[in-house]
Amino acid sequence: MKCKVCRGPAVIDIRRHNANFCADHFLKYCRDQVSKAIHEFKMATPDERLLIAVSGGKDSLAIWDLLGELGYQADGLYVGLGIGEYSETSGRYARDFADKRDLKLLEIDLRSEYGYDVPTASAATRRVPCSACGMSKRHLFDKAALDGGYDALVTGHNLDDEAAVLYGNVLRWQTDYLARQRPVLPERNGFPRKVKPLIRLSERETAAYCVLRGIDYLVEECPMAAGNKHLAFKESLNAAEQQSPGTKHDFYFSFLRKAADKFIDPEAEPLGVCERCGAPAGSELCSFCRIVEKASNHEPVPVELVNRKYR
Ligand code: Q46
Ligand code: ZN
Ligand code: ZN
Repeated sequence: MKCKVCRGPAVIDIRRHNANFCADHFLKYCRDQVSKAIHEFKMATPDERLLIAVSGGKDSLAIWDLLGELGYQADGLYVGLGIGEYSETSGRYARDFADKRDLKLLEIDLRSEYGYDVPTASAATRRVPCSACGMSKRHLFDKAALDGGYDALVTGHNLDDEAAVLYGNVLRWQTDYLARQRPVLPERNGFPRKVKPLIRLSERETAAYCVLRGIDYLVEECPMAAGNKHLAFKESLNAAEQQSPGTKHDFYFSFLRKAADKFIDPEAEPLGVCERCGAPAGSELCSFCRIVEKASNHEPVPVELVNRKYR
């Protein structure tokens, strides 16, 4: 197996591009793909300040590193979700990454700052854990980006993530979600600009990037992810990709090119404002304040109990 560029020994094959790369040219390929995504979708300019949603996993650490390599100024934000040992370990990876590179990592701890954690929120609201978790994270990341005066919030969603979410949304024709599934959501009342610069790289590629760059990341899956539909959608797309390399890329990018705009509803009413925190809200209180109200008065619930009882 030889590198497509220099003919030296290759370390990775990328079937959808029909290409093999040596370590140096693979790292360059990753930088080029991120740079292409940023320019193509006008995600950010080098003079802007970016905030990255950091989980301690491969994708968020890879994009933090890649943005630095490409000359962007990016701080990180880690949210302590209180998911037992998983959260403790993921926080350590995020902190170590930032310390070693002298980068700024902001931190928010759900339990000490808002009086609840994800397992308790799941039990108190009777939502599946990922729903309570996703809502909490979205609110806190948006708020931190706006309060900190950042130009955009960056998330580490990769091609596999976006294709799997698209697949799930299409299976149920969730047109309101399809309208928002774009790699850039412009800033609008109460929301920061949100960008996904990893959309041209697969999960396998961000993992390989971390290994080659010496980035230590949390490999274990979140213990609350079991049974998550997203994982099942990823598996079906992996099977299709195996048969026909490039399927995920074509599925996602053809959607962006040919269909995404058709789902935008020009008559959609803007959201109101949460009475308590001022965030955008569809009713008197935003979803986050509703979670806080229910979960912060609830007795703490351990991870294991949620996995047994509230799925
Ligand atoms: S952390 Fe939270 Fe994920 Fe765990 S509970 Fe689900 S959403 S799986 S990215
Ligand atoms: Zn090479
Ligand atoms: Zn609120």
